Amino acid sequence: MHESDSLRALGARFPLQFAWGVASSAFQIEGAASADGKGPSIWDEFCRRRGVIADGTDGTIACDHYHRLESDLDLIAALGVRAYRFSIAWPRIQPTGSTAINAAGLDFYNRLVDGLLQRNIEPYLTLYHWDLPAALQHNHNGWADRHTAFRFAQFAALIAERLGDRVRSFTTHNEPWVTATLGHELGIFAPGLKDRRIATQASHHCLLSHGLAAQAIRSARSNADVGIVLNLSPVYAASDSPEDHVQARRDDGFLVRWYMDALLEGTYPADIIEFLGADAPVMEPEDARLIAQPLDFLGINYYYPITAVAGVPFNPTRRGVPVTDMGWEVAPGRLTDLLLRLDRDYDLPPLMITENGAAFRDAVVDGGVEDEDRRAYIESHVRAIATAIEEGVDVRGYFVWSLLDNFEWASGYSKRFGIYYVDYATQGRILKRSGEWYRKFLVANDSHYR
Ligand code: IFM
Repeated sequence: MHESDSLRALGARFPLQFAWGVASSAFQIEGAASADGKGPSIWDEFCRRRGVIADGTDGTIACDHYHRLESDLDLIAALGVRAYRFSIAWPRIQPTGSTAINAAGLDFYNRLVDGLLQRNIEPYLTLYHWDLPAALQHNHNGWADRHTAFRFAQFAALIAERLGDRVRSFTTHNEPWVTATLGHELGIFAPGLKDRRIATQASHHCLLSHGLAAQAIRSARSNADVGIVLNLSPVYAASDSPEDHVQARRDDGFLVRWYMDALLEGTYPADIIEFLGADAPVMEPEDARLIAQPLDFLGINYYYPITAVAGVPFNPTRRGVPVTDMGWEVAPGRLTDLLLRLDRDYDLPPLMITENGAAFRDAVVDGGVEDEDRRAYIESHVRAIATAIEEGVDVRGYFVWSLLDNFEWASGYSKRFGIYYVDYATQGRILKRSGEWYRKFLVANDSHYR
């Protein structure tokens, strides 16, 4: 079979209106950390702490996307994608998290949205991808305080009012588990706290803020599609030992059921509440109902399965399997399993795979990047989604993480996820082989989708 025939055969396994896209987030690519009135975020401040970022870098310049908007939009368009997922830097719009608006920040996102629409690319907007205005952390304890949930809803209303005439898809939070657990319990992400009690409270307030924001967005724009994005991994016990099984149940409880049950069933899993004991979050009686707002879509970010080993929470690898440069197991079939399990256990809204991709070590040779490992990763996961769709799961979109190599949080610039390579010294971009494969796949299927 010719390559284009096999690409067409793969594309034909997806529904006609499927949203093929590529994703990024503000802090990871924009740079311009204090340009045009932007306030500091908790990540700007966290990066200044000694030893927290592997290569000692920060997001001050990143991919300089803020200053290269037009040419980066051209790069997105050159892929032939129908959709682009990006996030808004809250402190660019509200520098201190108060109601005062920074017009220049809003203007940037106006230009971003308009630029996408001019190129026939649908904007998929995320309101919170971890860069909380630092002032909300200092003055109000950030997500540990209920107050922040209400501030977030105001911010969501503002963005819906200002951009909702052109943006239909609104994601409230990206990966609230990361905000809560990595940021407040393990302390390896901003704001760098290490307290389980605060982490569970932060998690609850993120979920509450999601519900409040969903209401606020819908009152501002009745035709908005509102959803949330979760990082979900299927969990398997490493062995038959009862201890590994207990760990597996707990990992699944914290990562999957905590969020899925709260959002879709209005309750937290009883076993996890019992395990938390005094560390369980404090809630108001109406919170559960507020959190479980109807969802127009649920975004899933999938990278790896968890192999539960007693005493090693959220273990992303095991011996003898292929892993990415993050040390995460490559297991596309597990994505199919995850989707089937969610479909079986919950009354789901339409799903979107809002992130999927891999870090591998890249080398520029003769001006190109032959990242066959990343290409194969993406293709195998696209196939895994097709299988889930054929089994009856309603998946409506797929977004490669990521458009560009970028600031990979605590790993700094040492890990590359992009389908465009970024030369940070020159800010040059090179389409990698993986990106070229994605482009060819989309071109081959263009007539099928339009
Ligand atoms: O880079 C991150 C992204 O910000 C959120 N999801 C996982 C990606 C890879 O770690």
